[in-house]
Amino acid sequence: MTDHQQADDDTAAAPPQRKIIHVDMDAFFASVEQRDNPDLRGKPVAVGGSSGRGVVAAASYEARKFGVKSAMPSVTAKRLCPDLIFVKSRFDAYREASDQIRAIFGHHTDLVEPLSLDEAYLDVTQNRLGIPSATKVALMIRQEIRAKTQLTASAGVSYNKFLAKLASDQNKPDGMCVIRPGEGAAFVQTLPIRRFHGVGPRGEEKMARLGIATGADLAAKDRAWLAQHFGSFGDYLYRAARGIDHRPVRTNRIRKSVGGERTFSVDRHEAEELLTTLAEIVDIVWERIERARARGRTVTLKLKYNDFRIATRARSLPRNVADKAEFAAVAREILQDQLPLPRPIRLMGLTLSNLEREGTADEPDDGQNGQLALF
Ligand code: DCP
Ligand code: CA
Ligand code: CA
Repeated sequence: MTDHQQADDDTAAAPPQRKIIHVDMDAFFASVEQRDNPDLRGKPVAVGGSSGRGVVAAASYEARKFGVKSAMPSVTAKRLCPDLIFVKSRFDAYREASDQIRAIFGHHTDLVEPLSLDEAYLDVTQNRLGIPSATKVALMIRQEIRAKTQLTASAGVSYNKFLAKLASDQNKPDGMCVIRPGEGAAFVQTLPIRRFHGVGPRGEEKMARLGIATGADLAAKDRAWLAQHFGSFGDYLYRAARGIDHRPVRTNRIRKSVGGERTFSVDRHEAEELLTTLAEIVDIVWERIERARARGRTVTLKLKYNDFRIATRARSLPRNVADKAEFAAVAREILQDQLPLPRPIRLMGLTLSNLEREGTADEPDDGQNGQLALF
């Protein structure tokens, strides 16, 4: 095994400390309706059909005091809360608010994984404004959401997705919770088992039969015992009970290219100087490529001459660029073919394109999206 592969394997086992935020809008559909119709404010509201087989899609917090909640048959909801006001859903309005919050996320990071219209994971380990505190970023995002949409959002801040999602639920509505490194295991152990993602009502019953009511009860079981009773779900439960989750934030967006460029204060012309400049740009761009987890097979060099004419030259490999050394070698070949340049340049740039889907297909996934719903 080469050193390079070794490094990758280590990274997969224990990724570097991340800063993750989970943002979730409060009583989303119901809040949009209360915002757009002042008559509904402060009142128990359910979004959904009130007729025979209708179900509640969303309930305002006023309605929840009566026990009304999402997915409940509307007849049951009316029995629990006779004054409940039913409102028809307006997806265009929810979509618009959703687009607005996603634009706000985009002000802070490209690493956004939307889970539904009203929630997303954000990796803010590196963020656009260079703010070191993820808590600060989360506060800013919640303020920006309130200012832009007149709606409230709750946020969870932690070092992985599993904990961040639990945290966003902790102080709802309009609240926030931070779980710092070292606090995850203790936090998880206090939770009723139902709060674990993937444990539904039937899962809760099964857990109860096995004597498990809390995260602490779960943490007391070993891997083999969990595998015996829960099959492949056991591994997830083992890690969850310890607050461990290595899944990266996966963006759904397909990027077309990753790149970067530099404008010089003094024009450059001399071959050696150009090659040094190229190496600097390789450093910058390769870091972005790694961060975006991008893989692609086309390298493009961009030059802007001092007469502002722009030249681009590309070279494609039959397969993805393997590593930084290969990226640098291809870039150098392209540049060398252009030398000597007809005139000095004021800018040089590099991009990698023909990208595969962003996010790595080979990263471990606990199967938390989908198959857990069976449990
Ligand atoms: N939704 C739905 N049917 C469900 C659950 C939810 O149509 N069974 C819709 C309506 C919700 C929105 O999705 O407003 C977001 O769902 P959440 O689970 O995030 O719940 P809310 O945002 O309504 O409330 P909370 O404040 O608990 O997040
Ligand atoms: Ca919500
Ligand atoms: Ca949600």
